[in-house]
Amino acid sequence: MNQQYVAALSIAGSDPSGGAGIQMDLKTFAKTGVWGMAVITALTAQNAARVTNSWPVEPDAVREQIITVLEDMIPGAIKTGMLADSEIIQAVADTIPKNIPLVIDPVMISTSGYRLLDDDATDSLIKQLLSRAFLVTPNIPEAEILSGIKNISSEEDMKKAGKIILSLGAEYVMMKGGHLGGENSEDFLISKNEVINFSSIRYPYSIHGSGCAFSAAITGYLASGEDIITSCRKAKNLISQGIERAFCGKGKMKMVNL
Ligand code: PXL
Repeated sequence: MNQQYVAALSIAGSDPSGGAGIQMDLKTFAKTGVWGMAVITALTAQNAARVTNSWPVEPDAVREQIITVLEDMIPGAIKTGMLADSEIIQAVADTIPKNIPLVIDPVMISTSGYRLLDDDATDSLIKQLLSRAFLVTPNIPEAEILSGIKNISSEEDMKKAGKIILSLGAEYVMMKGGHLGGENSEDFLISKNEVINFSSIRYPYSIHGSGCAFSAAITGYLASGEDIITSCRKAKNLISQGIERAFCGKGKMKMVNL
């Protein structure tokens, strides 16, 4: 008998250290109980502490990966991570179906400061993908770029920036407050009608891959049919556990350990 499947698709870059990118997305999908699928947009050479180089995949290769995967299996939700440049964004926008919930992690710069999206590709990200997203998950530096609000330094600023990003077309914005100071890490799920607060203990170090894992977990739960609030709550719990167990290599940068 043919079993029914529930799948999620990540369209993102490779992180050979396994801490972020497509590798982390697949591990996270497995933890949420869905079948993970992955279209690769770029190779990177990196470890938890630094990115030394990256090579975008040919846009036509991205296009063909997506078309071929979707020809056979339909995911319940799709997430995008590192998209590298505007040609790849175009390839993704042209090939993903409009009726599948789309989660955009607007990856721009790695924690260690390496550019993962061309400077001039922000506009295409907004026009081609953000405008049709179900959910966008910016951290504070990304929210500053997307909203045009410089120096987001309070929860009020976060909510203001979130509302601006919402106006770019997404149904929900998950504003991640990990970069703000304070005892707790406060995230806000913002929609037209409400703002919901998700709070967790702040760990006094930045964690490689926490953003990737969070958006992948939300995507996995959405794919399973959970509603947005339940998906975010379960994802936050899963990632908090992974952060508690985080470990590091010689570079001393910790990685989420799901
Ligand atoms: O965490 C953002 C991110 C996403 N995707 C890839 C990355 C990183 C950060 O380093 O390397 C491939």
